[in-house]
Amino acid sequence: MTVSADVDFLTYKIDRTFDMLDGDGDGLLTETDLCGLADGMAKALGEPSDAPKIVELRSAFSHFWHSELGRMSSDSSREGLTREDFCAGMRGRAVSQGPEAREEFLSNVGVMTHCWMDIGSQDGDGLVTQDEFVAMYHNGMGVPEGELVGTFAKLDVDGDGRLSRDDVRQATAEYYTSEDPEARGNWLFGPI
Ligand SMILES: [Ca+2]
Ligand SMILES: [Ca+2]
Repeated sequence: MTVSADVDFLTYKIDRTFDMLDGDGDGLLTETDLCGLADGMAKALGEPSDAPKIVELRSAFSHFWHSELGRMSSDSSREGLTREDFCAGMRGRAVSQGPEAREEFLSNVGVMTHCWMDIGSQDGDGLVTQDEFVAMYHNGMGVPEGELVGTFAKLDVDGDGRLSRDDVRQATAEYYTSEDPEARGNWLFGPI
């Protein structure tokens, strides 16, 4: 999908994350796809798949499935979400259902983000350097390496060379809820 007149910008951003999350690429997003991302990240970073940080990330993905995604299916007889279910459900939680739903949604996203940052921060200080960021997004998620340096600069709002939890929390909120094409958080998964 490209940004076009008949798709709003937020839906476009949500749509592109479907492909990152649907690990087996069969067009249905399941809990298995989601939790499989933790194993992919373990492999990318050379960690055993039962390392404590990986186990925590897997359980954060599972939490997000049960608290959010698992409820978004339009057909309970089918296992998993279609792309349309995912876009409508995520958009609903981020915008249409009001501020309370949005806060709850962002808090559930935050559980994942928190574990994600812990994985990225190899020395365990909770801050992610540019090298750590590139390793996560290139090796772990397949984002082209050349795109990630500019991406990092966008997300590092205070320019101190590290992504803090606040930097990432703000970027995540913007990515999943903002219609503003200029928001820095739009760069959360690389150039948009
Ligand atoms: Ca799938
Ligand atoms: Ca920073």
